[in-house]
Amino acid sequence: MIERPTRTDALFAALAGITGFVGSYATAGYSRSFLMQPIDDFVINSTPGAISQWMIANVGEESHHFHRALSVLIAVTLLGVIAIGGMTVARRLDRRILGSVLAGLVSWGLVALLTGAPLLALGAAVPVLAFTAIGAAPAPAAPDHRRRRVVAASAGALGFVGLGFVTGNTFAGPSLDTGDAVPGASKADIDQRFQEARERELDLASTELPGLVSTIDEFFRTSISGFDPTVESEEWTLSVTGEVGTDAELTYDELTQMPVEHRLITLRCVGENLNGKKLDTAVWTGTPIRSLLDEVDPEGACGCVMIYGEDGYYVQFPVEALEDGFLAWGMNGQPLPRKNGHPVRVLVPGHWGETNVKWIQEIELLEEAEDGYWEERGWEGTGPVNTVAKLWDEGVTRLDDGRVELAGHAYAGTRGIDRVEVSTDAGETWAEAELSEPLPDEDVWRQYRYEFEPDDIHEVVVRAVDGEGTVQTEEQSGPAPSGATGWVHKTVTE
Ligand SMILES: Nc1nc2c(c(=O)[nH]1)N[C@H]1C(S)=C(S)[C@@H](COP(=O)(O)O)O[C@H]1N2
Ligand SMILES: [Mo]
Repeated sequence: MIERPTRTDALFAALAGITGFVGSYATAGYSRSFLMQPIDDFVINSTPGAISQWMIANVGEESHHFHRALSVLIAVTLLGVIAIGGMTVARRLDRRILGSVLAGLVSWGLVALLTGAPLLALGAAVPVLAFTAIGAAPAPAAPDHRRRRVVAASAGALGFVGLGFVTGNTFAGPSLDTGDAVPGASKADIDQRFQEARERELDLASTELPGLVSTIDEFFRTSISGFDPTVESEEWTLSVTGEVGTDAELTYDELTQMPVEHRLITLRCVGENLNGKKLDTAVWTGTPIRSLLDEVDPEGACGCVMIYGEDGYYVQFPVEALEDGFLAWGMNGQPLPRKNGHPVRVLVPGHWGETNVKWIQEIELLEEAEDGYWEERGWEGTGPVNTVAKLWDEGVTRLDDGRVELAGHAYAGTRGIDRVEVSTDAGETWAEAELSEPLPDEDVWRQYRYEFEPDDIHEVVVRAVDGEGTVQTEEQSGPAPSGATGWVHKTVTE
């Protein structure tokens, strides 16, 4: 006779699933060894491009809650189903220990396989085993006792969850101590680049607007996975493969002994809204990539490369663009932080953010062009950036004398910014804004500032003109597929 799982079985299975999931977090922390990571990556990667595009444009950052919630649900369900299986075996064979050990083993195997971290997977397996064992125990005859058992088990699970979160937050998870100095770099040289930026910053009344260099904390992060990889610099290598004379491999030590430079470079994500905030600048320490490509002689290839990151990301674009690129291992005077690609990333001047592969692993010279990760999902974001002048809320400041200061950043990649124009009458008339002196690098933003006396309600419009004299296009479009266009409008009242 096959007994169907009862409601109490389902409850114990849920407790096993939840505690198993939290147990994985307790040992792995929010890292790539946490059970949620492979499942979340799977959910993200199997979401059709049309849906993710729509979510990015209409829901924005909040859309991450959806795939995360779904991943938690899938993970808990998987472990819960294993617990049900264990309870069924225990009852049918009348072997309670066998059933629970089996549930523990299967969940351990699954988590170890998915995360590649067998030892940490015990964090998930042990609670699954325990709650399967409790669930498989013969139910007491008296309803009161049955209820008491359920309450005690739930309370125990709740306590475990609390403890697991604290442990996962406090003790577990990867740590990359990136507080040291940048290899091969002199601090004085980096400080000098900061100084150059500071000297050119406009003296703004606005106190919250970023300056010409963003801090590491405020620098945006865009990653295909919610879980950034942990790559130790000693373990890192970069290989150049494909249609090359000889394959080349480079270690971190070899890389950081190459001629070092400190460049101010601005990054902008193609997926951001017109007046979005995925636009930032840092002082990057690294080396030009050209010498590396000269060595391998890209003769015979299609003229394009695929670059791969440790997180499974890949992007394809012309070798020509890469030749002006930069391999960076330092950011704002620190070794590259984990979120921005530790230990090494590539920076491609003037192109959309997606070409700047983080945790770079391999450069493949292709025979034929193939789509990259985002291009497979309908984006066209490997080319040069669109011109934009931002006017964030922090850029609108009422001065003591009743006038209003409008300030922001403008960026046009390597075309540079020639001027920024401001209209306070919805685009009828235009005036030129004050601009920060250009930074002595080729792919950077500029700050602008404009003051006016408000009377009544104003529709303020800003637009930039790039270094080639082209006015930022007025035509409005959303970010997909090739970057938002239009002019930023804002209503300012007296
Ligand atoms: N390996 C890897 N590199 C990546 C990405 C990624 O998901 N994985 N995202 C790209 C995108 S879309 C952008 S806009 C930039 C963002 O860089 P940041 O996170 O340092 O701001 O990194 C690019 N490089
Ligand atoms: Mo991006």
